[in-house]
Amino acid sequence: MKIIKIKIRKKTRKRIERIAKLVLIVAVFSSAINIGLFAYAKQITKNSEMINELTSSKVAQINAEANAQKSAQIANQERSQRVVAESNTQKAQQATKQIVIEKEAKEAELAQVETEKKAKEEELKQKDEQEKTMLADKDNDGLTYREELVLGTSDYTSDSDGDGIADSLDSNPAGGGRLIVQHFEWTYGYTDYTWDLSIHSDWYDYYKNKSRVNHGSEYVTYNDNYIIEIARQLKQEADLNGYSEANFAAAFVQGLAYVDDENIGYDDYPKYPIETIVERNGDCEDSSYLAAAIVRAMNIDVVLIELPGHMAIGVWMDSDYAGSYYENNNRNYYYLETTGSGWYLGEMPVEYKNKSAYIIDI
Ligand SMILES: [Ca+2]
Ligand SMILES: [Ca+2]
Ligand SMILES: [Ca+2]
Ligand SMILES: [Ca+2]
Repeated sequence: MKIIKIKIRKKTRKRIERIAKLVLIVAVFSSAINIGLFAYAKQITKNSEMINELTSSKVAQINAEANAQKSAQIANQERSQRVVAESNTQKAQQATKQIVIEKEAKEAELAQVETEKKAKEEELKQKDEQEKTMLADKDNDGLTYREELVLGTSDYTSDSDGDGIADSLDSNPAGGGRLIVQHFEWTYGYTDYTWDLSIHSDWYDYYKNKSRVNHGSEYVTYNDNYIIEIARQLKQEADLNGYSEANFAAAFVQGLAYVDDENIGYDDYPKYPIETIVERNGDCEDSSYLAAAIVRAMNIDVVLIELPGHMAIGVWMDSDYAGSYYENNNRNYYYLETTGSGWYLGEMPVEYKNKSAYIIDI
């Protein structure tokens, strides 16, 4: 390449230089502007970005806030729904509880009614049983439990005071009462006897209150404890002295006063032996019943001899015994008078001799 050397005049050159300078300045300036513009643009972009950023963050924030609000709202709604639901549940539970309480109360009431009914039934049953007990007569003595309560006796024994008289026939069934003391006098052979006997009034009352039957062996109460005791003592005394037991027993009875039935206002009113003892008198039947009872209680075979208008006893003796006797069941029963004094076995008042008699077995 060929260098071209151009000769430029000084003035021109100066002008060019000025222009160049101007161009340069313009260029510089322009470039500065460009730079500034660029920076500005950049700033604007940056600002725009910031704004965008700010805007989107704000939007995001607003959105977030809105979302949060919405969420809160939903949560609130849910909460209030939950509260309502809970309240409903509580109400339902309360209602169920109330129903259960009412049901239980009703059941309790019914149970109470049932219990009261049962108690009433039990009470009635007990009353019934008490009434049954009250009306019962366990010991078969003719007195109900209620009657025995009044008497003070037991419904488990027919003789509560153990005196040998049944509660229903005893004047003092629960014990007590009084003793009747009687004085007896009689003669046997050449000996005078006295004897004070005491007997419980209940026994006297018992026989006094007994219904009367026809004459007969029913009155010969040789099983009576009191008669047994009298017989025992008389037998003891007779044996001690070598007396005939039957004669000694008859002497004791003969010592009693003779009282005709008509004198005491009874016609043929038979007495039981205890009555005769306590009253210390009787007619021929009464003394015969007493004598027969005592002799029989001495384990001696004895009968009642019923004659026209009279009665005596017959005592079984060996057939070689002297005296008047009646044959009965192949045995000789010797006549023994029970009224008056001094009569012995086999001795018979003349007015009854050879009279037919009716023999009553004991
Ligand atoms: Ca009874
Ligand atoms: Ca009784
Ligand atoms: Ca009794
Ligand atoms: Ca009694």
